[in-house]
Amino acid sequence: MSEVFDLDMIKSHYNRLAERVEKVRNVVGKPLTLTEKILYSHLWNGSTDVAFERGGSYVDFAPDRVAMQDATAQMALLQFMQAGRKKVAVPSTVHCDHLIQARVGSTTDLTDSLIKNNEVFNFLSTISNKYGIGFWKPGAGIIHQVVLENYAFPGGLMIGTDSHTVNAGGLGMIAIGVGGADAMDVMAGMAWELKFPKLIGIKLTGKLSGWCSAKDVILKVAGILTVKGGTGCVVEYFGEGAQALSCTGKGTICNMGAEIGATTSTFGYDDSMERYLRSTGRPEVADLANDIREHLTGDAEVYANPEMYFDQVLEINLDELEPYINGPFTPDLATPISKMKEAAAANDWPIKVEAGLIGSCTNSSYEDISRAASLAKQAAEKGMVPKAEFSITPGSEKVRFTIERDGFIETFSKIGAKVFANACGPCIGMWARTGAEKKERNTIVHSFNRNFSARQDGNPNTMAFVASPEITTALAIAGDLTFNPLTDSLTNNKGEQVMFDVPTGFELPPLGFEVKDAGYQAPAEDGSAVEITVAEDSERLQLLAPFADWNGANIENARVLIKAKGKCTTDHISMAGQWLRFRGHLDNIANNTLIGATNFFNGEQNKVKNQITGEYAEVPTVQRAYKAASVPSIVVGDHNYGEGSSREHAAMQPRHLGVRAILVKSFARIHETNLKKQGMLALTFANETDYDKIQENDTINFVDLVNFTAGKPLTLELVHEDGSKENILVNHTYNDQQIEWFKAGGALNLIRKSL
Ligand code: MIC
Ligand code: SF4
Repeated sequence: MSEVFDLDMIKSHYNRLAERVEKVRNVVGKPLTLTEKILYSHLWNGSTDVAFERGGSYVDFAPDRVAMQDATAQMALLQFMQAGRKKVAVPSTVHCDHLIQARVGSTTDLTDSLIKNNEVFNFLSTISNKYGIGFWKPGAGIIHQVVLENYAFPGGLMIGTDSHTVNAGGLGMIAIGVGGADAMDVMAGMAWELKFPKLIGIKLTGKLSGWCSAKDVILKVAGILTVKGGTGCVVEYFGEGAQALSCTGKGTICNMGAEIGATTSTFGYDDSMERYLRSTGRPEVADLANDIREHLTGDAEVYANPEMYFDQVLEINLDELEPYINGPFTPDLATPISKMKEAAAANDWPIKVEAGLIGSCTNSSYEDISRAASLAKQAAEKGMVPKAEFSITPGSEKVRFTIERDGFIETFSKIGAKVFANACGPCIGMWARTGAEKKERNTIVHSFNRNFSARQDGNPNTMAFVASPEITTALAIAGDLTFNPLTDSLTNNKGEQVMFDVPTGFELPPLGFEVKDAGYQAPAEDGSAVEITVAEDSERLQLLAPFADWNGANIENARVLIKAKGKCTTDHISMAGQWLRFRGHLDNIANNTLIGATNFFNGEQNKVKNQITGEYAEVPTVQRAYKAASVPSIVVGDHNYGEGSSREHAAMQPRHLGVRAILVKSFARIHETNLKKQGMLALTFANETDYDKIQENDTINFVDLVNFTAGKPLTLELVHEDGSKENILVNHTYNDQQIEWFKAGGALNLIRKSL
């Protein structure tokens, strides 16, 4: 790419940054973290006279750009179409990456997916063309890798309709995952609202060496903070250890920060970022950033005395770090590699590794691939072939082209590895894994970020472990989860005992990046004549009909659709894999609503009681029956409900099917906002143990919804089967504006009205 995207926008932001930061420092009255510099320099109103309360104030921001991927862009753009604009208000892009299935290998898989998804890709390409959105074609790469290579810039603020948008923190941005409705607001020229985050500072000392990589930093952090430890917080990394990491390594750490629930993670501008900007063809941005370096990182006083400026501080010494393997079923179950033998035995995890998969948006940089390739090369030289199936998903065409030129693909092929298309593939369950339908208990290891039940291959009995690309490669070659390449040897094809040498690689390609066709399509200058058509009988796309507004009355006689037990991620609420094909068709995708959630009352999935007939049936069927009979319903859930993805389908589907409220112990951030945006009631038990009071045959009445007010809890009356009644208090975080969304039946209805 000879031309740098949106250079003028970056320039004008940098030009006013020094002044803005100075002003904020006065308002806040103390030295600033990087996070504060970025957030305060992107206020919708330009500036503020008061400091915001971390974890308290709702603040309006003006993001610099928006990114969307194919599986979420459909819904985001179906909503945007109704906002009445000719063009997007800020630079925006669409990336086709989630809908490509990994089966035999990149070329065939890509061709197959172009045929299968033709209607959707066409829709996305046309709508992008019409509204001035940059379009990255199927095969161009995974959204976050493409953003890092082309659009991310130090000090910028972006949002994206994917939870791993946070990846761009590796290049010093505040990049946040949101639902499509939030993206629509920004593309339509409106402010974007976020509760001002709390700040976690993580000081990295020492330097990575040997088998350790950036991935191990975040695997360790996930173990410490758990899947909800980062909720409502931005994580800011600093210290000599941070500066010694590559830019893409920083990206990996920020990427997987989504798995601790963090709003985002970021690093201050440094030499590694400068090198990355230059290497990816953006020397202009590097020069501009160098001129205002001190404003693109936290103040020195902050990093010298972090306890005074962050809400929580952790310190990790990279010299003492060990490779980690996290899982199964949750990304925060962290086991250092030296303890894996014990852990596997204690938990009875199948030791044989059936598949090793490297790549994804998390770990597919040139550095990652080169280090993994150094092990593949050793394997070939030392007479070993992987005992497990082994595959690579490059993150972008730029990386793929360059690693092919530099011989790494050949190295992998020599040990029988499969190269899949530059897309999400197995990471999002788009993996036609042979035999998965047998639902056998088995172990796989991958360098992705998520390992929720059934995520990769649809088999709930697959135990997926997350590790660095280096460790994943070594374990795939060994075919053994308990193999520790730091200490153990393997038997080669001559019967000799051999050990791996430590992996080696390159931070950036010594010969520079290269690509023939990066897969970008620029939008029309004036797209007003471009027409968008959606076939009436399409099973993949459906224009959106407005949701009904609130009738102003208390919701009464509501039934419990399901009381979900334990983990209920967005994958449980709206499964991906084969269901991805319906992401643009609300009514069709609604047929997967909550089918992965476990019913508290019978311990089963997708089997709930229909209170009208008394019979048990699938969740969507029962909910459709309630809708037809105008019976309001409520979903009850546990902690961190809606953890994982940004997909707003998990909020829109229940809404479409007539569910009125989601009542849980706690929410994941993006999901809570998505529910509010779509006009749902997102409520939490004031008293967590009230979860236990909800019984299967209860009828629930809202007592004071008519007085729905910001900051005031609501009361619900539970009427049990035996006629006994009790009231419980439920909390909510709606502000005045968000209450208006609820009243209007969703935020989009308000926009429609204002047109
Ligand atoms: C994911 O990793 O779960 C996804 C698929 O990228 C999602 C987005 C989606 O559901 O489309 C995410 O993380 O937001
Ligand atoms: Fe794609 Fe997986 Fe990254 Fe999500 S986490 S964007 S599915 S590669």
